[in-house]
Amino acid sequence: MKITGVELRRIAMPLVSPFRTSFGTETARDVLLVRVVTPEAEGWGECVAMSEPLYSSEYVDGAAEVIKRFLLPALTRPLGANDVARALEPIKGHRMAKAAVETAVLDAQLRAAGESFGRFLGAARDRVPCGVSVGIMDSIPQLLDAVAGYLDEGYLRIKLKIEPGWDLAPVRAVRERFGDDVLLQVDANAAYTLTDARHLAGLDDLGLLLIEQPLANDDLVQHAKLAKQLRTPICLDESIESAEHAAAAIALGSCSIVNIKPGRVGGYLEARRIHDLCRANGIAVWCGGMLETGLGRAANVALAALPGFTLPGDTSGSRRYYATDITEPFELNDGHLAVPAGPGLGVEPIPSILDEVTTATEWITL
Ligand code: NPG
Repeated sequence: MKITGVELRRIAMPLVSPFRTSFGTETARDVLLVRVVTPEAEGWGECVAMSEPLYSSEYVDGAAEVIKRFLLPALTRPLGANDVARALEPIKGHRMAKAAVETAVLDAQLRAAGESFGRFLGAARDRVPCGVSVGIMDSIPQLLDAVAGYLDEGYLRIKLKIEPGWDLAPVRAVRERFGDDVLLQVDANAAYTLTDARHLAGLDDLGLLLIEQPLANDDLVQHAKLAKQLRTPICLDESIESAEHAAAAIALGSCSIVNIKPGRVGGYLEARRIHDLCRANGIAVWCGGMLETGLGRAANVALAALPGFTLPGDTSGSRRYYATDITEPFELNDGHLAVPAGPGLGVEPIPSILDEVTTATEWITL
C-alpha cells in the first residue's frame, strides 16, 4: 500500500473519575490518534503515550513530534504492516509512537482485505473475560465501595493499584470483604525496591494471582531475586518492551507472568511475538490497558482472544473510563467483551463525537 497522507488528531477525553497510580493521578486522557490514508482504505491507530513521561519515557507531545519528523518520512515507499517495524528500526525507542503508526497501517490493510484484527492475529475465541484496574483511593471504605460496584457490573478479576503506604491493609480489606473466590491481583508500577521484599511477602497469604511490576523498569536481575523471596507470582509490565526483553526475563526467572501492552512493545505484531514466546515457555500472559478509547480497546480485545491469554485482561468496558466513547461503547456481557468481527478494528469513530472532543488536527501529505 502507498500511504498518501496521515492525519494526526489530538482528542481530550475526561475520565469518569480520577485514576490514581503510584506514578500520578489522571483526570483526563490526552490522546493522539493517527489516521492513515491509502487509495484502498483508511486505518486508525491510537497512541497510548500519556501527557507526561511518568509511566515510561514516552509522552504524547514527544510521540506526535517523532511521528511527524522521523517515522512518517521513513514510510514513503509502498509497504504493508509487516514492513513498518523494519522501516522504522533505525529510529531508536519510541515504541508507543511506532505502535500507533503500525496499527493504523495494519487497520487500513485489513479493512482493504475485509479481514478482522482478531482473525489476522489468530484469535481463538469470540469474547474475552474482563478484569478491571482499581486506582489508589483516599480511604479503605471508598475502595471497598468501588470494588463492590465493579463486581456488581460483572468484572471477573480485580486489580488493585498499590504503593508504599497503600498495600497490605487495603488488599487484605478487599480479600476479607469479598472472599477467597474473587480473582485478585496488585500492581505497583515500579514503586518498590528489593529492600521491601519482606514487606511484600506480607501479600503472600492473600491468595493473589500475581504482583505486577513491583520493582524498577530496568531491574530484571532484582526481580529474579525478589521472585525467590515471594510466593506470589511476579508479573512484569514496564520491564518488557520487546520479545527480547521477555526472553531475558524468562531466562533469568524474573517473572512467571507477562502483561502484554501492544503500545509499550511497539505494536500488535511484536505483542503477538511475545505471546508466542511466552506460550512456548509456559509463561501466562494477559492484555494490559492504558485507558484506551474504543479504537485501542477494539484491537486489545482482539489480541486478548489469542490462546495464550489465559488470565483476564485490563480490557474493561468503555464506561469504566469514559461517559461517552468515540466509538460505539464496549459493554460487558456476563463479564466478557465481544471480539469485534468487522474488517480491521471493526469499530469506527463516530464523527460528531470525535469532532466534539478534538483539540487539534494536522494533515501530513506523504
Ligand atoms: O484498564 O485501560 C485500563 C488501565 C489499566 O491500570 C491500568 N493501566 O499501569 O497498567 C497500568 C495502568 C496504566 C494506565 C499505565 C495508563 C500507564 C498509563
